[in-house]
Amino acid sequence: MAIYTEHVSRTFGEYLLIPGLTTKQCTPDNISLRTPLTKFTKNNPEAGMYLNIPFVSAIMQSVSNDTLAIELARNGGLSFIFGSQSVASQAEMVHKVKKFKAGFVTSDSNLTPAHTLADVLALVKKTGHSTVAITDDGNPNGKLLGIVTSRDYRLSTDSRDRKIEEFMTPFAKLTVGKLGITLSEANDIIWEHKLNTLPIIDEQGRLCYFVFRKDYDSHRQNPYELSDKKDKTLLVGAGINTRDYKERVPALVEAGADVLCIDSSDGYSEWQAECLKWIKERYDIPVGAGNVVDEEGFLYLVEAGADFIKVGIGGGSICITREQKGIGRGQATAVIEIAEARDRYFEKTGTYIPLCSDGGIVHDYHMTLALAMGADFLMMGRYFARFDESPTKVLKVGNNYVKEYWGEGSNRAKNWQRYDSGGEEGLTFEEGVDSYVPYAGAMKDNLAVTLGKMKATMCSCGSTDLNHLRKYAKITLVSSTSIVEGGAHDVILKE
Ligand code: RVP
Repeated sequence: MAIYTEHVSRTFGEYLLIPGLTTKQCTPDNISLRTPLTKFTKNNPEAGMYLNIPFVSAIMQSVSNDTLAIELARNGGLSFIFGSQSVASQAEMVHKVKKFKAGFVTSDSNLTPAHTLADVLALVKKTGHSTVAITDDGNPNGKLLGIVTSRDYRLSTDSRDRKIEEFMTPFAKLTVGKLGITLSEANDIIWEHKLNTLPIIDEQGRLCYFVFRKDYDSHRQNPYELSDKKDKTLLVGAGINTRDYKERVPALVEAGADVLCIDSSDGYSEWQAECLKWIKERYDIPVGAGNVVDEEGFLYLVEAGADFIKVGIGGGSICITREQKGIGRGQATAVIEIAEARDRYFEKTGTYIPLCSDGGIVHDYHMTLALAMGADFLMMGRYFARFDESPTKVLKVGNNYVKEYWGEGSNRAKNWQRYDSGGEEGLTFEEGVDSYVPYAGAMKDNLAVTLGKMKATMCSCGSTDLNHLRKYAKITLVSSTSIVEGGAHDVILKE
């Protein structure tokens, strides 16, 4: 006879938190959202990696590219750059995050002295940026020969055929900064010389970055920034699969990835154990594994060497795995059961394995609930797909501004490795959909609201850190009628 689990499969919307004593210490300013990302031992908690906010972005084409990864790390979280792309392009995205320095911008508009004014105008139209670097080979890191801005040409009189070398501001007349100077030193030079743009060059005279005056004020403080203690680079993760890891992992490590995660819709497999073993024998890089939804799957991957475990099957907003294959579990139940198993494992072995609750977050309060239930951090796709920094364009559909968001198991993403059961290459059926999500603006503004709510909830629960919340939160199941009671009810809402 089959084995039946005791618990009903439940999801976050079926629970609420009951307030605890709010002490005078419980103010939003006092709350720490720091949380472990990778495993550590009782005797050496700092051996693990930590996040400054408990969020990571989903390993998905429509979510985690280098732009989103940079912004999320600057705000204290971490992205796992999507793996359903070529090894070279994924490694390049990782490299771009590692190379990022706030205020130092790699030039995206570059031409050679032999190009013409017409080329300048076409490029400015394409990029929307008026500063064009003139390098010997037209590459952003070529030898810097001059720059062109709108002050260098007169549209009413200049012929479009004029060669750039005739009207650019040549290198000899430029004020430049040397690679290695800090942002504040660069800004001092900008102020002293009344510049709009400061090119930063290396010892061979190659262009490395621009620092722009206009960016100076917009560099808002990022107190939560997640960076490497030694070299100050932003931290970044990358998704891998159990098929091509022997080529992919070396390239990602070489590009500077700080952490990896095996990305699979069902991770309780010998493929994952083999992949973990292969990496652990060769590299000193933390690797997360999953997804699993019960204690058995959790223990299997932990014994195989995983540094964190990702929990969740079928709860993602674009995921139809439960409908298609009939596998999965309510996200709350999966997190609760595995968190108990994780705590028992810690008690028994002294090793703490962080849990990532992946998918199924709809409302902001679900995040605090998932953390209270025992998750150490949350992976989210839909949440991040709505922001300016995600890889897709803003579209207008009817009267609404939206962004596209598609599942890795959809025909659009064609990420068959994530749904691989060891057979033929390719998707035999879809496990995800292609959709729109409401456009929500800048990540930073949205995070401010979400984290503000999370801190307010923690104050109500009497917790100033996530460890306390995981230990002492009081959680209740709610009936369907009490869910109705929780929204505005029995009133006529004004438009
Ligand atoms: P959500 O945040 O609810 O949008 O869920 C995102 C998660 O959904 C991902 O991290 C991944 O685990 C899962 N996913 C991604 N693609 C698909 C699919 O096509 N079925 N599912």
